[in-house]
Amino acid sequence: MNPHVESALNDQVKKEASSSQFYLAMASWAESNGLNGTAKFMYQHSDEERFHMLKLIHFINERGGKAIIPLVEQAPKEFENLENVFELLLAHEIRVTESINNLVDICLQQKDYTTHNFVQWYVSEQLEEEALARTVLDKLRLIDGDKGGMYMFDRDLESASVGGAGQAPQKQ
Ligand code: OFO
Repeated sequence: MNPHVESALNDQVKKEASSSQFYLAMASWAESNGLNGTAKFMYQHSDEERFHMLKLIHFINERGGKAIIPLVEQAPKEFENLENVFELLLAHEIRVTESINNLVDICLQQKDYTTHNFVQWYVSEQLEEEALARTVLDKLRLIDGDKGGMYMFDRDLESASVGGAGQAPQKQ
C-alpha cells in the first residue's frame, strides 16, 4: 500500500476513534443529566463512529497495509448545556470533514484511485452528519432554553436515534 496513503488512513483511524469517545462523553453527560433521548442518540452515534474506525482498519489491513490502533486523548468531562454540546459536536464534525477532504486530496496526489473510491463513503457520511448537527442546533436555538421545548426535543431525539443516518455496524 502507498505509504503516504497508509499514513493518512491511519491518521483517520485515530480521528474516528476520538469521535467515538467524544460522542461517548456527550452520551454519558446527557444520561447523568436526565436527558435520556439525547443520551440514546449519542450512544448510538458513538457506535457509528467506532464502525467508521473499524471500516478503515479492515481496509488498511486487507490492502496489505498495517492499521495502527491509536491512543486517544481525554474526551471532555463537562459540558455547559445542550446547546453547547451540539455546538461542539458541529465544530468537531466540520474538522472531521476537513480531514476527510485532505485524505481525498492525498489519494488523488498519489493516484490511488481504489482508496479514493473507498473514501467517498466517508465524504457522503460527513455531509449527512454535518447537516444533522446543523438541524438539531437550529431546533435548540428556536427552543431557547424553554423547559417544555427541551422535554419535547429530548423525546424527539430518542425517536431520531432509531434508524437514523449512518447506521452501523455490519462488517463489510
Ligand atoms: Fe465518522 O463520521 Fe463524523 O465524525
